[in-house]
Formats: sequence, structure tokens, C-alpha cells
Amino acid sequence: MWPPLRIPDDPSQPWTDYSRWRLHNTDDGAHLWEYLRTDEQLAAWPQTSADKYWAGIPLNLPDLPKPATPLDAARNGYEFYKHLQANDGHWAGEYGGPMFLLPGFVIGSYVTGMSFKDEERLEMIRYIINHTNDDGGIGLHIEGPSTCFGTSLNYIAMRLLGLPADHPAAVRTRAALHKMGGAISAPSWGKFWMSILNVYDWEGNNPIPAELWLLPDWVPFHPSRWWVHCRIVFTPMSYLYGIRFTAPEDPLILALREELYVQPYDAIDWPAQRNNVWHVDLYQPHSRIMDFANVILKLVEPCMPPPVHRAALARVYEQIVFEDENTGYQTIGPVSKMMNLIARAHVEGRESDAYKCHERKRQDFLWLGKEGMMVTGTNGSQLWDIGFITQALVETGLAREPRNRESLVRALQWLDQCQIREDPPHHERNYRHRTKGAWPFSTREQGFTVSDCTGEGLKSVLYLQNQLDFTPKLVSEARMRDAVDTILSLQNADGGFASYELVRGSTLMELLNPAEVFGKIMVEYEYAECTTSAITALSIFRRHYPDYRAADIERTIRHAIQFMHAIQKPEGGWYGSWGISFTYATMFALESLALGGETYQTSAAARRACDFLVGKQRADGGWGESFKSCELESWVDHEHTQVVGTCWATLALMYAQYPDPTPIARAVRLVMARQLPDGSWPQEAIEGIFNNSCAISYPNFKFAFTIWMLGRAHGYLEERGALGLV
Ligand code: LAN
Repeated sequence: MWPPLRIPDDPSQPWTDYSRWRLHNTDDGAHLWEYLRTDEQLAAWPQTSADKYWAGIPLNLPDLPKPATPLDAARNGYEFYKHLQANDGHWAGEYGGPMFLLPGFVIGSYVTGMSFKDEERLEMIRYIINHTNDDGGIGLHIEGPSTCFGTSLNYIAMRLLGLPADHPAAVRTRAALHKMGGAISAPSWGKFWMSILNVYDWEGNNPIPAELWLLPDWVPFHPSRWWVHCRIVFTPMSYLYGIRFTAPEDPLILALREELYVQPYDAIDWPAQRNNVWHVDLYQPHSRIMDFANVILKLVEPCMPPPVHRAALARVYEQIVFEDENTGYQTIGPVSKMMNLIARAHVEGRESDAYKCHERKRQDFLWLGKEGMMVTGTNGSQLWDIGFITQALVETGLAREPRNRESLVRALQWLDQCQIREDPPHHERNYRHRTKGAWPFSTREQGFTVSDCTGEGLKSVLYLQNQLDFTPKLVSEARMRDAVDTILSLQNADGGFASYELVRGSTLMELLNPAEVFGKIMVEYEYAECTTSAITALSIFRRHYPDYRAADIERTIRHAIQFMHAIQKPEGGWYGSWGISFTYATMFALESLALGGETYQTSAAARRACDFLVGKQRADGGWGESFKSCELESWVDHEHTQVVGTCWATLALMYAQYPDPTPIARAVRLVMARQLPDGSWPQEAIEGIFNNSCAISYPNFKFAFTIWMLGRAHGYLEERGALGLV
């Protein structure tokens, strides 16, 4: 148990001294929030504008001249955004949203004997309280309705972190949990974490068989064929299930057993809970095959010869070590990180190097926001954010303005160090796709190829190096070719691109999706966004380097465009899986089609897409789409118009050279009207999504896409003599 904390009263105000928090960016772009305890430290390390911005401390910048044109507004936007650029050239940013990550961090730390600083504990509790819904429960993500998953795990997290059971916030959340019938009906990942903590019996879990890793690789449902996130989470899960890891009882664990349920702990019929999931949590119910497989697996489990089980655990453990070593101990994301840590601490002990490396890397996922401290979806979205803003600046012409040049050179330096130069150390044996030449989503150390991050990284470098005359040429042509080779290696047979790897298994595998709360997690799928990024990156690359693998590039682009045509929805839009949703993907799709010569005038598909978007424009000139579009895979309006969504839709229309400037001018007016006098835009609704159901924040989008849209709209309207419409 961690030492008691003194809990302040009002969670709407910081519980620590926010003037003492600093964001430390390491050389390779990792984000570490530090709390300065001494006055000497404070004097030596002043708070930057970025520290203040993300912590919600007003920057008190002077008002900028009122913009007369869209380009002025874009320029003001970048004047503000430059204040947030780190010295090393990238833009840090909050990457929160999911509410199931922090509890894993807390439980994993608790059971392995790692603590947090008191300031971190206080701000984590405050974060949870601030993201508690009015009914006392907590959702899958910050904008979602209360679920048993969110409520039970965050209740546990608050209690472990030091919130007393009789604190009003604990009382309220416990009451909400009891209204759902208690923690028994948490979905499988909730059951898993609670079993680790010894507050849920392992008998209440469906089997998680490590033995699957003993099957030969060619078996269609071998774990190496699963979506990389699913595989990397399943691996340590199967290990910890296989050894039935259970934290030793202590008074807090015993108290939680009383608090989490409406019936006495010992009276719970655990096997009867395996398929018991609270209805709000259930996004993807089990298939019959899944239920049947679970019954069979449960029957054969006791018959498994111990040497086979031991061999399976040894094989799984090897994969865990490979993953840790390939990623500098952060693993692909925060869920697997804590599971790997528990396994490594169990086998190698608390004095081991693995334990210490894991402890150090835990910090990369803790982010201080204005509502408290959260755990982020990855160790940041560094590459993704720098990719969009740099392309926006070059396309709008702002990059060439002398006031912005230095900032762009720094951005290029950051992009240069972020490219991955080699394949991972454990490449084949860890079933990894090549990484040489790729750009990752966050940092080079995290080290996973993502198809569209490679596309955006390459495009940014091409824009900065080949389209501007004042930048150093840091990324050699050979390294750009490596990136192209990686992109080309990622096209699937029907022309589409998936997220991290080639599609390795059948979509029928989704019938075995055990997670209940997420859709589309079992195998890779091809995505509109990933496919378009490959098309645009390759198209721009060949403009500058027409000789390199010209035939391969031509074939790949053509095939990818065919794929985009095939997945266009009958209504005209494209479904977006990572941003919300049709507005997001349709923007990328129309950009790609335009690069292949398809615009409103020349292509029925582009026309249909534009008409679809124009049909969704609201009376105020903007667009607003809800994350529910992603759950339902069909358009759902947001209650409010959204600046970021408006920019996506407007960019889409401009890519397609929509002939009537009126909708574009109306959108520009709306986005300009929402700009604050210091050049920034206020945060609106959440922008991103994953696995159909979980929203995730991209707060830097409100700078990149506004600047991009306004700057391009200026040129578009000017060309058509329509600037006067704004
Ligand atoms: C991300 C974030 C980035 C995102 C894009 C680059 C935007 C996308 O175009 C490709 C897929 C990718 C890389 C992606 C995949 C899934 C992630 C890693 C996330 C949405 C961030 C968090 C999420 C991860 C799965 C969260 C942990 C949850 C599990 C179900 C394991």
C-alpha cells in the first residue's frame, strides 16, 4: 500500500502547484513531466509557453492584429502555435481520451511495488474525478457514457492511489458501480486487471491460452497473424493468465473486495460471470463460435500436460522480452507495457534491469493536463502532429515567410532524427514488419512502422527539403528511398493499405474477438486513411525522383486508387477509422483522387463525395460530426459545429476543386469567427477514434488543419475572385 495522501477539496482547481510542472523533452522527442520541488530548480528552469498551455495556465499573449483575410488568420494561427513548438522542433501534445489506460498503469505499478510521486498520485485522482460523468460513473473514453469497465477500473485506481473509501467522489462512483450490479459484469479486460489485483477470481475469466503460440506459424489463427496491438496485448495477458498471477492480499485489496460488489465476495459464482458483461459496455458481443471455443478450452485446460504448458509460457515470455527490447521498454502502447512489466517483475525480480528500464519508461506515458494527470494512448503523437503542420505551412506559403523559417528548419531537424534507420533487433522472430526507412507515430524509439506515418513523414521531408530553398538537406535520397521501399512493402493484394503490417489473417478471425468493448481488433484491416497516405506520398515522391522504382510506384498508386473507388460509400463519403470520421477520411480521399487527376469536373466519384459533404454543411457554414459515426459506421451529426471537422470538409472540397466558392467562403467565416485574439482556437469536441468505439484526443489538430484550410482557402478564393465573399 502506498503512503496516505492529504486530499484537497475542489477538483476543479489543481491539487498541486501548477507553476512547478515542467515538460522535459528528451533528445529523441520523449515527453517527461517533472514536478520541481525546490526553489533553486524553479529559478534554473523557467516554465515555457508550451508547459503553461498544456497545463491550462493562461499565456497572456498580446492580441494580434485583427485578420482581414483568411491568410492573415492562418498567419496569426501560426504566430500562436510557434509558441508551443519545443526547442528541438516538434510540437508536444496531450494524447488522452481513453479511460481504461490509467487504471492499468496504477494496478500494474501497485502489484509490482512501483510507486508514483505524491504529486502524480494527486493529479491522477483529480483527473478521474474530473472525468466522472454526472451519474457518478466513468466511460470507456472521456466523452462516452458510463460503463462498468470505466467505472470499476477507475474506482479501483482512485482507491489504490490514495482516495479514502468515504470520500464523496469514491462514494458517488461506488454507488454508480453498484447500480450496474457491481464489478462482476466488467468486460474481459476489466476482469483481467481485477484478477491481477486479486479482487476478481481468475475462474471468472474466459481462457487466454498461451498454447496458441505453440501452433505452427501457418495456422490461420496463429497469434502472429493478428493485428499487432491485439497480438502484443494478448501475449503478456496469456502469460499472466497462464501462471494465474495474483497480487498478495493486503488490507486495501480486502477492502476493495467488499466495495466493488453488491454481494459478499465469497458468495459470487465466478464461472457464471465469464460472459456477463454490462449492456452499455458491449460493443462487440461474443459470437457463438467464440462461446463454444471458450467452453472447449475450459474443458481441455486441466488436461494440458505441464511440460506443454511450460513450453508455451517460455515461448510467450521470449516474445515479451523481444517486444521490450525492440521498443526501449515502452512496448507498442501503455496496455501491453504494464502487462509486460508484471511478467518481467515476476520472473526477473524487482532488482533486475528489465524492472528498472520499465520503471524509467513509465514516465513517458504520464501527461499533465489542465484537469489532472492522465495516461496517454501512446507515448505521444509527435510525428503525426509535426507531419500535418509542416505540410500546412509549405502548402499555404507561410513556410517561406522569413519569420517562420527558423521554426521550419528546426522541424526538419526533428523529422530527420525521427526516421527509423534499421529493422528492429528482433525482427523475424518477433514477427515484425520491416522498419528501415519508416516513420513511427510518435518517436523513433517506439519504433513501429505505421504505413500512414511513413507516408506523412516522407511527404513532410519532401515538402521541407525539396520545395523550400533555405532548408538544409538532412534526409538523403537513399533514406527517402528506404521510406518508399517500406511503403511499397505494405500494399495488400487488393490495393489497400493497413495500419502497421500487411493483412496477415482473415476477417473471420473477428468471430474470436474476446474484448467485447472494441470492434475490428483481431486482424489488420485496410483503411482509407492509410491507403490515401501511401498514394499521396508516392505521388509527391515521384515528382521529385521520377526514376526510382517508377513502374512499381505507378502500379501501386493505380491499384490503391482502385481500392479507394471500391470502398467509397454509396452516399459519397469514405468512412474514417482513426479520425471522426467521414469528414476526415473524405478529405484524404479527395486529395488522393485529385493527385490522380480526378476532381469535381472530371470524376463522378469526386462529384458524389463533394455533394455528400456539401449536403452536410450547416446553416452556420460549418460541419460537425459526432464520434458516434464511428460506432455506427454511418454519419451522425454532432450537437455543435466543429472547427476541425469544418476544416477537413473544406479542404476536401478544395482538393476536388469544387466549382462554387460559396460553401468554402462560409466555412472560412466560421473558422475565422472562432479564432481567439491571440491567434489560437479553443478546444472543442474530441477529434480521434480507434476500434470503432474509443475516442482519443488530437488537440494539435485545431492548429494544423485550421492553418492549412485558411491558407489554402485564401489562394482558392483569390483565384476565383471570391475573397470578397469572406
Ligand atoms: C493509433 C494512433 C495513430 C493511428 C493513425 C496513425 C492515426 C492511423 O492512421 C493508423 C493507426 C494508429 C497508428 C493507431 C492505432 C491504434 C492506437 C495505437 C491509436 C489509436 C492510439 C491508441 C491505440 C491503441 C490500440 C490503444 C490501446 C488499446 C488497445 C485496444 C490495445
